[in-house]
Amino acid sequence: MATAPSAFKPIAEISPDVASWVASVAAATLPDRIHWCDGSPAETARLRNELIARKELAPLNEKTFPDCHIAYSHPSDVARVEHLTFICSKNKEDAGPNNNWMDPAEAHAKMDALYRGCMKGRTLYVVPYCMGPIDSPYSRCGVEITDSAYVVLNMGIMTRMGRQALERIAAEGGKFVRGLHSIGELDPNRRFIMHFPEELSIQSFGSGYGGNALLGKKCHALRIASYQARTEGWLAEHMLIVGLKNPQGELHYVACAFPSACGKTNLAMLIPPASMPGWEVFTVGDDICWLQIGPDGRLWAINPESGYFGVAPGTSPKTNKNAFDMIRKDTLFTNVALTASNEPWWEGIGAGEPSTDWQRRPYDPKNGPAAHPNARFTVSAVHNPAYTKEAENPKGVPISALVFGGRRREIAPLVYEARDWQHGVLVGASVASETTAAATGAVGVVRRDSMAMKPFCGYNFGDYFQHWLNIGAKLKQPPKIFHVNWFRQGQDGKFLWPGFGDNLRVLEWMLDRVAGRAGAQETAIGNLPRPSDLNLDGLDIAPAVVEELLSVKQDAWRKEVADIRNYLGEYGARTPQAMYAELDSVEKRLG
Ligand code: OXD
Ligand code: MN
Repeated sequence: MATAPSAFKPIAEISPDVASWVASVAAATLPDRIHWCDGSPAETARLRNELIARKELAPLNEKTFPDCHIAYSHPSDVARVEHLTFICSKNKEDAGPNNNWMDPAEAHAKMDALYRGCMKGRTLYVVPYCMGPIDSPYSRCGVEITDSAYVVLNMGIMTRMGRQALERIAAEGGKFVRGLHSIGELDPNRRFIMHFPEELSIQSFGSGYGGNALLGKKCHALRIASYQARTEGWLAEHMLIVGLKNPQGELHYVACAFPSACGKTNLAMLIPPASMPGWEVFTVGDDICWLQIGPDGRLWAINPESGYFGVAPGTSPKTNKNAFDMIRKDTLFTNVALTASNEPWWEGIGAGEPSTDWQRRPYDPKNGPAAHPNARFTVSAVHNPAYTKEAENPKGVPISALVFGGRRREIAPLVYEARDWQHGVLVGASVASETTAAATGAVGVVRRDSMAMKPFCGYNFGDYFQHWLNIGAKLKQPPKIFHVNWFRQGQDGKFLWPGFGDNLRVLEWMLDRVAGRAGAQETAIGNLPRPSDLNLDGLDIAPAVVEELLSVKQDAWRKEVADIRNYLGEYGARTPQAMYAELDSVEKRLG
């Protein structure tokens, strides 16, 4: 899509629609200054220096971590706040039981009161951004107004931010998602993340944490985009996108939906084990995927983001060497610990030791982990050794397989294949996972998390399942759908599957299924590989463990089916009958 070059126009004049919205927000919030972000390196340097002068940012060891910085958030503001996140559709039923709902008029009144005068003494930053390649017809634009320079720095990494995005907005006639953000006083009692899908707008107050404050990410690219995608006939999903080339040179892209902090970044950057020579892995995205039906009737995917906002703890040369290498330069760390030589440190890094913790205290194990369990890195995708230029392809990449998964100690086997698209939608809707530190609240509690979208779908899940069925009906060549569980544990609480690079063995089976080459056994829940169907060459794993990983326990699954039935019932008449029909047939096969 061509955008009109307005290189000589002052940036504030490129889009009159944006300018008039900025003026009305400024009249309410009363900032001292307004800064229009152009996305230039000079602007980044200036903002960094301002934050450093205010002691809100600090450079790390120049020699070993050049251009890297550390930021700390308020200790009460370290994760997404699902209980304070609302979908404000006109009709409560349209938000569904999967969301907190607030009447839009009530939400606007509440937010207007919070925003009144909230930027006095502060700078109002105007952050125009494009989600997706700047020239892709599948991309969508937004503008975030924020009073946080830290947010601007993050948005500059995570999105195509600045002048070009504003030019696209102007060329598109001023259609953009309006996101208004203020950190307020960081008071958890005055914190709300409101979404108005019907108005294509977002209002966030009182938090500086990424998932609550970088409005292009969860708020726009998932909650608002999922709603917009339904009205326009596409899908906005919580999925990584990865390209896999086998030793014969066949390249396939797969998109995988796992809940937060369940290894999407690791899988997207997987390094093949030494015993699988000749494989190559390319990362297109690690968190969000927009899927469109292409002219050929296949699903095509773009990653709307241009960077990674990844969980630092657990990242090491062993678990994710690509990520570890990627974050050694030009990276913004949040809430990690520091070593005595001013290098970042976190639990699971595998070397060094912490000197100060994420609250800037001298490290003392009595205070808990040195890095916050949800400590993050923000880094541009181009620094990933597995980066592919396909991430910039305006057409996206064609998807051969969709994979759902969760973190489950028991029940779900290592992998199974859905019989067809409709069964796959049931499999995705039934995803369950143990909660993690990515959101505030109890960790380790199993909850249903349909398509890993529980915190992110901007409308009623019943309608969402129907939308998935509708998309399937339009696809001439639908991808195969699979379910995986890397987290199955034995009686002793140890993981049964090695995970990480060895997950490629499971992906290899999937791609061979796509190509019609690999065997499987039919079971009540779907098609599973027999141990002999998996490439286990060079893997030290006992045959009994493989049997256990590939077992379907009838009794446990009967209970699971009953639980899924109850869950689907929560969406009442909005749950498509086709989902019950699929569940009935699983139940029948279980006997
Ligand atoms: C994330 C999340 O930050 O899912 O990606 O919480
Ligand atoms: Mn995520």
